[in-house]
Amino acid sequence: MSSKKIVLITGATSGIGEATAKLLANNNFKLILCGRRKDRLDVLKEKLSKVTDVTTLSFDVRDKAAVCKAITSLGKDWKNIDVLLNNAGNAHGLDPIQSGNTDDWDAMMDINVKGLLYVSREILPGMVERKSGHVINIGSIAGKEVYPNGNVYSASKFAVDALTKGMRLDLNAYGIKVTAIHPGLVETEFSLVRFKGDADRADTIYKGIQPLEGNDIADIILFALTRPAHVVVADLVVFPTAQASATIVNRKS
Ligand code: NDP
Ligand code: 8X3
Repeated sequence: MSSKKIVLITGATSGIGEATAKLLANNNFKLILCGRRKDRLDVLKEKLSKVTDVTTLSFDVRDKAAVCKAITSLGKDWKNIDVLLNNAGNAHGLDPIQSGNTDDWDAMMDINVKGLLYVSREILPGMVERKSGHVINIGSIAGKEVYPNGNVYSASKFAVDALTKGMRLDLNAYGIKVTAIHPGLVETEFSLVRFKGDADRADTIYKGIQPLEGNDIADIILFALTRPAHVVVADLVVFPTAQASATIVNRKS
């Protein structure tokens, strides 16, 4: 029987999730890669299957029935998920609260909060039954501090922070580890999504600094996953060195 742990990664098709998939593949983990873009999942699976066992599930985390169907469809070799990385999420828009786009609000609350809940609800009972597991939730500095026009994105990430704390309390009796990682500025597709494909505007977010990369967060996830059984990384904020808070960033012009 394989001794590799099984990790389910949501949002594996780009950015932090994709970088983590690549790193964990090379560090003795089996991977269940999730995302909506099936073409990207297929490419990643083909590549990473050369080094580990990989399966993919394509679903939208907003769709409760699809989440349930996808996770229930896993064969017996994949059912006992050891690690859940709740990473799928995005910001949509950057507008003052009085003029925010309500579709953007729905997307952020439905994906970042309810999607995380739907996926967790499918996977946690198995961890509880087996009395083992590790949940890693990707929060954000926006879940610790609010910044101008970050209103609803921040609310969604404050919710992730609260849910992480709730999970830690409720799962404590079962020996399940719960970790939150809260990054500052990471250059991924995040800003491109936030600004609806406006690449010039997305570039301004990372201008004049060396931002974090997906790999930097993947390293921290691997660190959290490889601590001894009695150690849990509970709550971790990580910035690029040029960043001091959600709003203080030392840019070289
Ligand atoms: P990316 O845009 O590069 O990746 C987002 C991932 O989420 C993609 O794989 C995407 O896959 C998936 N996703 C988005 N919406 C859905 C959906 N409805 N259903 C299923 N999957 C979905 O951004 P990041 O890698 O930066 O973001 C990953 C996490 O990190 C997010 O939770 C984000 O909030 C958080 N974060 C990012 C920071 C940054 O500066 N980049 C800083 C702090 C936190 P697909 O489109 O294929 O479905
Ligand atoms: C992403 C970081 O500062 O753009 O969560 O909100 S920030």
